[in-house]
Amino acid sequence: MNPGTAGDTLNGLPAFGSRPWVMGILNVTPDSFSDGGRWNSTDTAVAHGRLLVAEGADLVDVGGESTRPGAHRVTVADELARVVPVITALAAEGIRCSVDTTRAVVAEAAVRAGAVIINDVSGGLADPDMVTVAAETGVPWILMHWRGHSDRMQDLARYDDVTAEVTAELLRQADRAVTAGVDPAAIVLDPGLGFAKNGDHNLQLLRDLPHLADLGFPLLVGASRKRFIGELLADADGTPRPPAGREAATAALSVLVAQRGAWGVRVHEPRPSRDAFAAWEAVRERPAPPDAFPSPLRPDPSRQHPTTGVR
Ligand code: PMM
Repeated sequence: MNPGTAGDTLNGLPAFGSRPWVMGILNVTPDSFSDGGRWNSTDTAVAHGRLLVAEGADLVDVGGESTRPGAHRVTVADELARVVPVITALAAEGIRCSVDTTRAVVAEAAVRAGAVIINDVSGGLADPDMVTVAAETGVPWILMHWRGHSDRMQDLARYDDVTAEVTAELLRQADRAVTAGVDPAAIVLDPGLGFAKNGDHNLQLLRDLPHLADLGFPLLVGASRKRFIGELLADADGTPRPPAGREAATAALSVLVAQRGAWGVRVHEPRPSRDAFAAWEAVRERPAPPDAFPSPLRPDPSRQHPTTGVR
């Protein structure tokens, strides 16, 4: 189940392998943009969690609150009732789970139920107690770039230089965490595609991903089926492609971010990304015969990624 032999570890989880970790998305919500309402009961959610693993997920990211643009918050009680039974059941079957929450009490209950990663789309900014839970539980903590809750985040999508600003804000979030006692080795960063970002911002962050991957923390990327992909694949009349038709482009982006040093991808359908990684790995690992390529196409060892070894 591990994505390769790891040199470094992320609090016990392999930090870098021959391919990125594949995190399968399990939204136990009525209203997420792609899978909202589909796994809305504990039984359907657990069954889908098993399916995600059967289709190649290394871990299952269980969330009980939609973060789609414009979404309103759920109560703590509802969020707990959605995620805890699902994590308890999946963890009992040996399935590695993360919890997708911005709330400290939910994160703490989820870790107690068996979650091994906290995935906080606010990177600790939404709930001042999250940093304490992260420090005390010691589990890896995904800090995503975030500027505000979903009901107003699109108003916050203003940047002069999106990569520089996201980098500075992410490092500030990581700094706050470390100052409060979180082990730096437990921190994963995420540029937060689609969160206070328009399509151009997302594309620029993907272009500049090697810069983010070089910050010294593992990097998770969540591009799966997001609106900017729908916009790229729009009809002639400009109508964005619906989420279910965005899978091939999602898998292509999985490989692209792998090449650019990502530690993990967060996807709705693991199989296409796993298949794309298999093809990428097969080609990448076959040594090129000397002088087989005309010189501009010959792999340049000096361009090898410093931490992942990925070209
Ligand atoms: N995107 C969504 C939810 N959680 N977590 C991380 N770390 N990164 C993301 O990009 C991310 C996330 C929104 O997508 P969804 O509604 O399909 O879950």
